[in-house]
Amino acid sequence: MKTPNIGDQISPADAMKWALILARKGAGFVSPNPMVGCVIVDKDHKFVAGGWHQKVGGAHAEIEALERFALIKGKKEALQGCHVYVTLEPCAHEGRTGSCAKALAPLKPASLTYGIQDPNPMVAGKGAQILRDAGVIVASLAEMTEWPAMPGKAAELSLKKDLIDEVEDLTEVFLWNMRTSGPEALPFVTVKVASTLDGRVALHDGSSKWITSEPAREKGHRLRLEHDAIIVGRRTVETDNPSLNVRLDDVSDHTNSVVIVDPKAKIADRLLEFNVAKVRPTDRVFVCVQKGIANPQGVARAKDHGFRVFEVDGSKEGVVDLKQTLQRLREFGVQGLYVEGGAGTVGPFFENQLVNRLHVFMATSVLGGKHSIGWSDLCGVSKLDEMWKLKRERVKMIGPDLHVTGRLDLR
Ligand code: AOF
Ligand code: ZN
Repeated sequence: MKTPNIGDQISPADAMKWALILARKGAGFVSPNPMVGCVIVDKDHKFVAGGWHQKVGGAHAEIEALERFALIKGKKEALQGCHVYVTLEPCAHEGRTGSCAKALAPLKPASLTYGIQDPNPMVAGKGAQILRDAGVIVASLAEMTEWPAMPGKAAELSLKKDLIDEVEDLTEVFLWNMRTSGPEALPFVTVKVASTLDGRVALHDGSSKWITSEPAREKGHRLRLEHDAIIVGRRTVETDNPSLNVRLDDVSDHTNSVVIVDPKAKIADRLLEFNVAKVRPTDRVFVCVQKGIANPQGVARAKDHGFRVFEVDGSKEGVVDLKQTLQRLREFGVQGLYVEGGAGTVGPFFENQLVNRLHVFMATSVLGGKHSIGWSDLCGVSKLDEMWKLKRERVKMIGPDLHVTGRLDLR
């Protein structure tokens, strides 16, 4: 969709689509809050202003949009009779910031359309009710049959469904975390692989740079941004020495966490030598070791340096219990976990049914050969009807490569 200019008449669906695009600008800075976008159009449905939640603890999307609206129209009271589109139900509560529903209600917009209900128990329908009580026509995409801003204009089911899917995809990490809680709860897990058309990620000798193109790798960095942490094995840190940070021209001052799985704590005493520890504070590096076999001096040294070392049981010697690892990470506040890599990294996540979303970037080339390595070499099903099937799948070209993604929710 092209950027709307002030004064452009846009359709209700385009207003919601623009809100979705704005929302993603908050990626990397809003967790544990959701990404949210908001668009305000005037009574003739001409675009006036948009906003998004930019930073956890900062203004919500609606307030950002309202402030921009007030700058353009001279005062926020000009909102009377206008129409508001927001990806998530406006909040009802006073949290780190004030209530969006309470800020909007006295300004009497004619209508407010929201993508999905906020499952946060402090909101969950209460935000919509505050606005309704003030006389605003309020509807979620799911419940409406006509667009509130354009009575009589049917909200076609197919269009609505697409928009709802897009809002749910945008908000999926937050929704997952709101709907799961307690000691068993796990982070939302996204797996990303880059392969050839025949699913290969490396030649038999391990060479793999580069299978996919620059645009696909850039998209990979955007995906890193949407997760709190990236998990890797000790071997990857030792052999590739990756930084695992986000490198994008339009993003600065971003820090993500890294989880290094090092059952025996083999590199724990020299972690400071690696790039993962050079590009972020040590308290943003988690080190997962196995009870009973981790080298105690390494563990003590890493802790002294401020690394966040934690112990889990092993499923066998040298192989940590992945589910327990994820449970601990969730306790530490990791809500979205990003897994990228080859067969050794992603296999255990599939084997343990821990994958929520899969992204496959596929070069339109073939490696072939009995001995080249496939990303799923270390995991698999034994019956056809157990095949892992993507839901809500999307397929796009990204530069010269194919990008296939969808939900898996194996657990
Ligand atoms: C909105 N618009 O842009 C966002 C919302 O701690 P606070 O005050 O930032 O509140 C966080 C909660 O508010 C979060 O859990 C979710 O329920 C809602 N997020 N709501 O109306 C926004 N980010
Ligand atoms: Zn709010």
